[in-house]
Amino acid sequence: MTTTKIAPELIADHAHSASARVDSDYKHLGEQLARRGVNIDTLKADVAKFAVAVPSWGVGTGGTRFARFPGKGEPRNVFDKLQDCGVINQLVRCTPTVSPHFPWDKVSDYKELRQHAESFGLGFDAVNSNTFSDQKDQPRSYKFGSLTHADAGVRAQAVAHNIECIEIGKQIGSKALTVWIGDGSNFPGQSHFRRQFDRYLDSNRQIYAALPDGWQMFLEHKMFEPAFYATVIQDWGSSLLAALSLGEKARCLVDLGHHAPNTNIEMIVARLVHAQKLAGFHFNDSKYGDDDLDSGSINPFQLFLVFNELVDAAQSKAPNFNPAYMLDQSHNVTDPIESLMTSAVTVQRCYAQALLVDRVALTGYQDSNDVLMAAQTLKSAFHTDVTPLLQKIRIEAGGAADPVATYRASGYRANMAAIRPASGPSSGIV
Ligand code: LRH
Ligand code: MN
Repeated sequence: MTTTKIAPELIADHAHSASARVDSDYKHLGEQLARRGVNIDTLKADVAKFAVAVPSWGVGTGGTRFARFPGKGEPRNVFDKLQDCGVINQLVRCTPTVSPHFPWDKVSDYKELRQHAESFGLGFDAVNSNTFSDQKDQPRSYKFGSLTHADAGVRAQAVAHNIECIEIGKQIGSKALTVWIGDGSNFPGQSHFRRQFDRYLDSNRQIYAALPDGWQMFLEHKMFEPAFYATVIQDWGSSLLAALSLGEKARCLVDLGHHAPNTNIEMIVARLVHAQKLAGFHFNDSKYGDDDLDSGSINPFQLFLVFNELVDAAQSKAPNFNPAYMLDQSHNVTDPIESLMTSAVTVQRCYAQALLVDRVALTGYQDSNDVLMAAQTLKSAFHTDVTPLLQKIRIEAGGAADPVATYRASGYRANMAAIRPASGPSSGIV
C-alpha cells in the first residue's frame, strides 16, 4: 500500500513523548504571560484559529533562471502536490487550504480533484491565473503582455483564461481569483503608460463582471521581473487605483517580495486597511529581489510588524477587513515540505506575538511621545518565545510538537523517491 500520509501512530508517539516537556514549558510561559495580564489559554484559543494557505507550486523544487536542481520524490502532478500539502497540514495543523495555479494544476475532472483534496482534509484558497507564460499550442503569445497587450486578440485570450480560472475555482470551492501579470516594458518608450493602464482596467472589468457573488479578485503588484524598466501594476499605488476603479470585489494583494529592499511594507498594509482594500498576502522573505525565500528567514521583525498592523486592525474592528493569508515561496535548496512547514509556523508565530502587544500601553506611549517605551512595547512582544504555545496547539490538534523531526522520522521523502521517478535538472521555475 503506497504511503500517502504520515502514520498517525508515529505523530501520536512523538507528541506523547514531547507532551511532558511541552506542558511544563507551556505552564512556565503561562506564568510569565499572566504577570503581563495575558491569559495563555485565551491566547491559545485565538492562535489555534490561525490558518495560512500553501501554494500548490511550492511543494515542487523551485529554480532560478540559471538552473533548477530537482529534489528527490518530486510531485509529478497536482494530485501528488495535494498529497504533500496533506502531509504538511498533518504535522503543523494550520495549513488546511491550498492555493492552486492554472494551467499548472489543470486536470480533466475538478470534482475528482476536489475529492482528492478533501481526502487529505484540504480545501482550496484563491485560484491563480497565468498569463505570464505561453502554453503549448496557445494561439497568441504573451511575449509583449497579456491583459494590457496592444493587440485586442491577446487581451481577449488573457481575459478568457482568467474567466476559465473562475469557472474552475467555482468547481473546487475557491472564493477568489488572484491576478498577477508580468506585463510591462524593458525600455523607455516601449509602452505608453496611461494607455497601457487603461487597457489593464478594461480587461479586468471584463474579468470582474464574471466574478460570482461572494467572490473577490486579488490584484498583485510587483516592482519588476519579468519586466525590467516598468511594470503595469508596479506598486501598491497602481494596484489601489485599479481596485478603486474596478469596484468592491477588487482588492490589493501584498506579496512581501514584490517591493524594493527596505520598503516599509507594514505601512503599506496600514494604508490598504485604511482604504478597505487589503486582499491579503503572499508571505515569503527576500534580501534583494523577489527571492521567494522562506517567510521570516531574513527579516522576521518585518513579518512581525506586518502582523502588528493586522492585529491592530482586527482589534479596532477595521471595516471590510478579512485578509487572505497564503505562502508564496520557491524552495531551491531545501525540502519544500520542510520549508513550507517551518514557514507556516513562523507566520503563525508572528501572529501570536502580535497578539501579545499591550495596545493600551502602546497607545499611551504613542500619544505621550514616549518614543522609547512605544518601541520597547512592540519589542517585548516580538521577543516573547511562544514556541510552547504553538507546540501545545499542534499537539492538541493531533499534529507534531516538532514537525520537521517527525517528518524526517517518517521517511516520507525517501518513500516518495522510491515511487516518483526523479525528474532531470532544468532551468526556470517549475
Ligand atoms: C509572481 C508571483 C505570483 C505567482 C508567481 C508564482 O512573482 O509572486 O504570485 O503567480 O509568483
Ligand atoms: Mn506572489
